[in-house]
Amino acid sequence: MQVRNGKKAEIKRKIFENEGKTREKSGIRNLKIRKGLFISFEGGEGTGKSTQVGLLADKLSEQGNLVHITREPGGTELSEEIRKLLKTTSDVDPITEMLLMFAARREHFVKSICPMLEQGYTIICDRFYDSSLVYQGVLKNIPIEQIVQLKIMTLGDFEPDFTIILDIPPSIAKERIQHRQLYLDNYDMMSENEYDIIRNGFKKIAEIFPFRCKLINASGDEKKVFSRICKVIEKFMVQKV
Ligand code: ATM
Repeated sequence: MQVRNGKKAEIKRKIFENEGKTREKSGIRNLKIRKGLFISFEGGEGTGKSTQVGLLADKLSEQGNLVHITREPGGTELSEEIRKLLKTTSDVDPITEMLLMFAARREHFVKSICPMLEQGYTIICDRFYDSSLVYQGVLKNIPIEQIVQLKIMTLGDFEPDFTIILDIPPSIAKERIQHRQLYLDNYDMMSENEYDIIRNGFKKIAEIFPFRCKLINASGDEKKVFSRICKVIEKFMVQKV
C-alpha cells in the first residue's frame, strides 16, 4: 500500500484545517519568541538517524553553539519510561500508543525543550511530531484530525525550525537493523511492506512542508550522508540570519 497523491492532498488539507480550527477553539497563541533552534531528524528505522544526529551535534558544538541531543519518545525520566514500555509491550492498541507518544512528548516539551530553547540551546531531536503523523496516522490509520488536535493540545503552535528526513529503500534499512542489533524490539520487527508505507509517509511530509523539511538520500557511507545534511543545514542557517 502506498500513500497516493489523492491521499497526500487529503492529509495536507486535514493537517492545515484542523490546526487552524483547534487553535481557534483552544485560544493557544504562539509560545514566547525562542532564542535557540530546534532541529528534528525523521525517517524509518535503519536510516542512520542517531549517527547523523551525533555528527551534526559535534559539528555545531565545534562551531561554538550550545547543543543538546534528545529523542522521542524520550528525553525526560518519565518519557524514557514510556519509551521502555512502548518498546517492550507487544500488541499495544493504536490509540493507547498514540496517547502515550503524546504524553511522553508533552512532558519532554514542557520540562526540557522549552526551557532549553529559552536558554539558547540548539536542540537536535531524533524523531518528533512528524513521526506521529506517519506511524500513527499513515501506518496505523488514526484520523489525521485527531492527531493534529493532540498536537495543538500538547505543543500549541510549536514547530521544529528545521527537519531532516532520511530516506533509504526498506531492503537496505532492514539489513542495517539486523546487523546492528542482537535484540530486536517491537518496532524493529516491521515487515518490508510497513517500511514502504512509512518511507512514503515521510516523503509526503517533506512535500507538504517544503520550507521546514528536507528529504536526504541516506544511502552510502555516513560521511557522504553527513555532507549532504551539512549542505542543507548551511543553506537553512543562511536563510535564518
Ligand atoms: P527509535 O527511536 O528506535 O526510532 O524508536 C522509536 C519508535 O517509536 C519508532 N519505531 N520504529 N520503527 C517510531 C515510533 N514512534 C511512533 O510510532 N510515534 C511517534 O510519535 C514517535 C516519536 C515514535
